[in-house]
Amino acid sequence: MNFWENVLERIRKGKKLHFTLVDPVKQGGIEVDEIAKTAQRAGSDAVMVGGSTVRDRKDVYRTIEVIKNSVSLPVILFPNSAAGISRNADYIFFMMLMNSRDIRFVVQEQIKGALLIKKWNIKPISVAYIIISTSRRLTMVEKIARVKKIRNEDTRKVVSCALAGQYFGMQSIYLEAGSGAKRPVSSKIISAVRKETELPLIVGGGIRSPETAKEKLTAGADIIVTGTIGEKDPEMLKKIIWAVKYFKQ
Ligand code: 1GP
Repeated sequence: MNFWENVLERIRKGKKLHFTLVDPVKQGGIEVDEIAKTAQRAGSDAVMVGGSTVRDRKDVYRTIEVIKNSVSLPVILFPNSAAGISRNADYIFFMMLMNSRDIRFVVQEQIKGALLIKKWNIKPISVAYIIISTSRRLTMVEKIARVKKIRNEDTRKVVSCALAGQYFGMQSIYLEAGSGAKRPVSSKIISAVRKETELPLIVGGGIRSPETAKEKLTAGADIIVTGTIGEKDPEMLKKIIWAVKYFKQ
């Protein structure tokens, strides 16, 4: 059973998972190897590598190299474009940005990267990626990806995007508030998507406490992603991971 099959099996059994996001471009804060070690020790299930401002795959390569030298967790690419694809990753979230106005993020960058993914034998996991604008201040991903705004109250729009992703045959749905978002995706949206779709549900952006993580899991998230908190506060990262690992409905 490979990593993703194992993820699916655990979700089927009602287990919840945590993925740790590392941005290869962000400077400052805790070093990547320390974040990865803390994540692995606490029980996080994978490291995702990517960020909205990645331009050079060498940065991604180096970051993954550091991670691979520090921990044994699987590495999943979380690319902003074909430039985010690096040969030393295990998996790639092969994402369609469901609410972008820019065809690059809907399908063109994916076409650009497809042959590399094949050549480097990186295993794709397709994702219906939905960016939700949770506060007035735009997140980096909203600025760059030219999103068609969906607000944190627009439950129907999100469910519609998620269902479209399911009908396209995607393997998962990702509800994203954007890295460093002031507020995470609303629990109302999460429960609505949970109710109307069957795919594994990934939720990330603005999750900075175990309480928030638990609230999102109770609403129906299967996988919690955190990025920023790991760069700033390893103790809090640990607590969030434990909250996910020992979560009981
Ligand atoms: C992953 O972009 C998020 O979905 C990460 O967000 O950096 O706010 O944890 P944070």
